[in-house]
Amino acid sequence: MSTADPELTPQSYKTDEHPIWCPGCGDFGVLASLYNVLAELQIQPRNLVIVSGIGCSGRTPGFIKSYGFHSIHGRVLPVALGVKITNPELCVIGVGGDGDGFAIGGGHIPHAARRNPDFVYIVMDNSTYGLTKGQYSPTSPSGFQAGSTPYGNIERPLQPLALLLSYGASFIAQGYSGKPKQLTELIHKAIEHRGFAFVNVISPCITFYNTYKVIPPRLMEIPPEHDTSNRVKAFDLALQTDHIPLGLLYQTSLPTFEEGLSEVIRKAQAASPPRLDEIFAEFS
Ligand SMILES: Cc1ncc(C[n+]2csc(CCOP(=O)(O)OP(=O)(O)O)c2C)c(N)n1
Ligand code: SF4
Ligand SMILES: [Mg+2]
Repeated sequence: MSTADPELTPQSYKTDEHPIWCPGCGDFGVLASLYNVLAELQIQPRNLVIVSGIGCSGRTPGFIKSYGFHSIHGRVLPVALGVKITNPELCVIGVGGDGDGFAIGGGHIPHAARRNPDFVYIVMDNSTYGLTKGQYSPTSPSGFQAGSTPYGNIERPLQPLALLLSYGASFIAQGYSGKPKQLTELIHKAIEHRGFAFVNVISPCITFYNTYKVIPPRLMEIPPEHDTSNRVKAFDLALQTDHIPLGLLYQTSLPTFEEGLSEVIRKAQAASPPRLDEIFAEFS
């Protein structure tokens, strides 16, 4: 923040675009938490990039005063990585749905996790494809009945937290859109974390899969004595099926992708690359 920059409040980040989400959609809670965190950290809109995929959740960049990239389905992570390595000074936040992130975009998660770029990835997990009217998604429970699974979902849901832990992500947390205070704290920590920070948010779709009654009894606060540096203990929480753990599961410090990349660039610039005619001479 320069001395000329005005103090920002959560209101400052609102755009003229009004969210067209259904009244009661969990994504409102995620958006409110984002406004709060951005104001807490006084992140200037000119230094902020929100990257999204396609889905109801994918509309988020339109509602936050910042640079925004409403990309294509499943491609939040490569776009966010490209933005971050082009200008590592920017605060980059990727947002998308469970379908966007874990189905069509699922192949990008292991590579983002192991590369550890310094950005945040928030999945608004409603266990359905909201935008396309409620088909089953990779996090829908077995037996889930919808237009695309009229006789019940025959698949088992994947477990996002366990997935990210096994891929080696350096920050893994889970929040609930109905608990915006806690969610604000988690996203705040995620932005401050140096490296790839994954926040899964249980964010009900009131229209196509209304879980507002069934989710709250299953929520379980991660106890304060949980050692967030212990990956094995984090797996115990991540593999819970009856309960939904809320809070910070795991955090570790690892070199970031940008740090490695700038080292490679430094080495490449210092080396004298072979001339083209020398390379051709090898094959003649
Ligand atoms: C390549 C491609 N395939 C399929 C679609 C259709 N489509 C749009 S959004 C979506 C799923 C949205 O579900 P999710 O990512 O969970 O987001 P939500 O709407 O629930 O927030 C699908 C299949 C698309 N836009 N592009
Ligand atoms: S369809 Fe579902 S996810 Fe989409 S805006 Fe409505 S409640 Fe939210
Ligand atoms: Mg969804």
